[in-house]
Amino acid sequence: MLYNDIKGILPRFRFDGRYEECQEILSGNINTTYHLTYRMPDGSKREYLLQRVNSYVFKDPVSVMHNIELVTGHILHAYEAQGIDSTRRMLRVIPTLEGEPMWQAGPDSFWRAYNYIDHATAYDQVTQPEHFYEAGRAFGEFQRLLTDFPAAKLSETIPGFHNTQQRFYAFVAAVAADRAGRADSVEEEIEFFFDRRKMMSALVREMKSGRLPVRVTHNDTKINNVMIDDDTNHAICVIDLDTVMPGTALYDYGDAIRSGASTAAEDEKNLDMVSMDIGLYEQFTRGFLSEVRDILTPHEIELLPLSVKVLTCELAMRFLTDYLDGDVYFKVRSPDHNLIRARNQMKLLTDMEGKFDRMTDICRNLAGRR
Ligand code: GN1
Ligand code: MG
Repeated sequence: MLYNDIKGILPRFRFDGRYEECQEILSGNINTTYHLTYRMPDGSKREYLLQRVNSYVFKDPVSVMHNIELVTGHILHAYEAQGIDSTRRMLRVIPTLEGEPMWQAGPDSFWRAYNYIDHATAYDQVTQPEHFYEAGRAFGEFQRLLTDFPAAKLSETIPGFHNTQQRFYAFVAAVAADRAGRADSVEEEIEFFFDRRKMMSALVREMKSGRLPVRVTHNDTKINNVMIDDDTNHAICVIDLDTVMPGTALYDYGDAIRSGASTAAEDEKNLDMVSMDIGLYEQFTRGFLSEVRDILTPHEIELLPLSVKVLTCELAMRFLTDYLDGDVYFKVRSPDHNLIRARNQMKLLTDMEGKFDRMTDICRNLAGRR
């Protein structure tokens, strides 16, 4: 029973009203998330999100919450300064009775709560192209609002999260260790990443050489991490701030295209259905550049199409690494779930490679346009 999992946790938070019901939200691959409904004495509803933070993935949940409080505070302040009603525009942390941003129920049991943004949807796949334009605008705005936030104040919640050089070494180590005895069955898949080693580490090289500015970035810009208002179809809020930390704008752009411009779900088995929709690529890029055109350097803009390939390759390799490790990182719903995801992302990358020149043309065109 769901309620039994959380009944000891609920009284620890400053929720208003009486508990009424709870539903698990199944779309995340890392944390466990519940949608809570409470009822006020006057009959009105209060809705919240309750999450158990995955402490295998986030080794220091206290720093995660510290980052989130800093970043949400900064963005709320920016909206208020512009006279924008911020009520549904940002996550707000609901404190514990002690006024803390998180409740620790046991050695590996960390819980936090947020306001729930109602009348808005986090889509797992793009259903209307305008939504993806909106997502581009929202992630671009997120970036823009954080340009004056000092990146050094943030902890690196997952060290080397998008460091594809390190990720490649971790992948090679997983092949060598072969903990789940699966390496022999995925020889071709393994080869795929050796063939792309140089391409995938391009952004890391650019970062190391100082040619790319360090910015505060979201780092997990999946399409379902932006809420779209059900009435206006505008993007209103960027969510899932666990990986907000210093990075490059290219991580956010590349990962968003990887996730939202695909013609299929991330775990679609039928690879014939998986490709990159160039129209969606254009939509997102238009939205994103409308917010950050004047902030990004010409070099960052030039590298946008490459970032799409890098981020797709990175995730494909992370899925295969986890498959080789025996599924310890991502939640899986079948023993081959990570392999299915890896093959899906490899197919997506192969398709992107064929469309690279068109992506470059579209991007240059949009960047030059006012
Ligand atoms: C994880 O849990 P979710 O869906 O927000 C992962 C992302 C991946 C994504 C792939 C902290 O995000 O990096 O891109 O799965 N988050 C972490 O679906 O590893
Ligand atoms: Mg996430």
